[in-house]
Amino acid sequence: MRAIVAAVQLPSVSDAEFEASLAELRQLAKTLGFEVAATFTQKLAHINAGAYFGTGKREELRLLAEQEGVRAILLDHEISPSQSHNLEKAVGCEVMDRTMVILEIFHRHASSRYARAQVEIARLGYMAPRMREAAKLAGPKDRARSGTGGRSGGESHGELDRRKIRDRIAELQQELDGMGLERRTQRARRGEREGLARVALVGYTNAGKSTLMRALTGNEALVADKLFATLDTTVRALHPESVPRVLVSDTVGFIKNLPHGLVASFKSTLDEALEASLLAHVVDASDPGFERQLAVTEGVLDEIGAQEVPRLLVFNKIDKGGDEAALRAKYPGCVVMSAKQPGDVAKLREAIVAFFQQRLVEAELYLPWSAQKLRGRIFATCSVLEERADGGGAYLRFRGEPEAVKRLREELAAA
Ligand SMILES: Nc1nc2c(ncn2[C@@H]2O[C@H](COP(=O)(O)OP(=O)(O)OP(=O)(O)O)[C@@H](O)[C@H]2O)c(=O)[nH]1
Ligand SMILES: [Mg+2]
Repeated sequence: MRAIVAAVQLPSVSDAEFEASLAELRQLAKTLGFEVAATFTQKLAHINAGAYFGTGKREELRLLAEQEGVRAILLDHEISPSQSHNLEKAVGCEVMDRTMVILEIFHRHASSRYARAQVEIARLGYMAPRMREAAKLAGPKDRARSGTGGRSGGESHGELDRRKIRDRIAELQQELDGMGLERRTQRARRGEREGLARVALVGYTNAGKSTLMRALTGNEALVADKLFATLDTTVRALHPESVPRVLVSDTVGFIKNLPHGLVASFKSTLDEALEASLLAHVVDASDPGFERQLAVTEGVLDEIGAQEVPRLLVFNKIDKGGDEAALRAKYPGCVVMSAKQPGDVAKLREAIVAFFQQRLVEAELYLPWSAQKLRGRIFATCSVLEERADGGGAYLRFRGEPEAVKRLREELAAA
């Protein structure tokens, strides 16, 4: 399927920024399976309130679309339902805005029940006002038209009215709440067993998070040169194992103008990240726009309440490009690496383990023989310095995560 990528350049947007954003939209288009036939732009002081582009440009775009035989025009802004309706009429083919494109990718990539429900809530929230608008514009004769141009992945929402959408969102939300409870219990159990050293890989989409996840844990995480390949959070232990044992989670990628509905719906997925003691923020150092991507990611992390969590800045893909010396000078303490270099992956691993080791506290506990279950846990999650047995039990001197030590003490007192 062929498409045209199109955008208005506003005076506040520099040429470089504009180009980077268009390049990203082309990449998003490719991820959706479109072949990009052309890029079409107009400089305007304001976006046209009626139909996004100015009148003359709309006609130009219509001719270009006809000549290139494209099925869709992808716009690099979010536009209103009426702008979308008017522009579609003027250019004679389907118009998808940036939000719709991202929602569609999330929709296609969602594989778990959890991710699917989250994406559907975001999509319904996006579509509801558009369907109202379409029904209004279509008039009484044609109320059933969906207004989403049949692009909604098979199912027709056309016949759903506002109330039905609200009900459906509530139903999905309830389903999610139920699943959320299950996930929290699982997490709590896992945390208890593992001693709580957690690092989350976060960052812009396509930065290489899943590749690093795989390299660090020996896990077969899905790696793809696609945007938003990963939608679900996966958790694995560092492999080979370290002391303390460290759990790594891979998370959904961020992007500029992440639709608001998606930020909200992916908050719970990102809870994993919030519960981590360390965020490894992965940045594609070879991308000329990496600084903007870095800022976008930090912005979303703030938005979800993660500003307090310590960061390890990881500049990845240095084999492909980027200025290592400049990065080190500008971002002290960062890791500059290539996920394709096992030596570099080992260094990242060391930096992560060092972070957790430095947090360890030394503790001494006396375990009566009746509390031997705890002894196994101490050996599994802490680094034991000394063990002395007497008639009633054993003294253990060890180093462990502060949280883990606290829990051990509590459980011992309760035993
Ligand atoms: N040259 C080079 N390519 C890399 C490196 N790390 C990852 N890649 C490639 O970059 C692409 C994206 O990698 P992923 O690991 O899927 O990226 P991600 O951050 O998980 O992306 P999302 O899940 O979409 O957010 C893949 O084609 C990887 O092979 C690297 O250090 N060097
Ligand atoms: Mg990924």
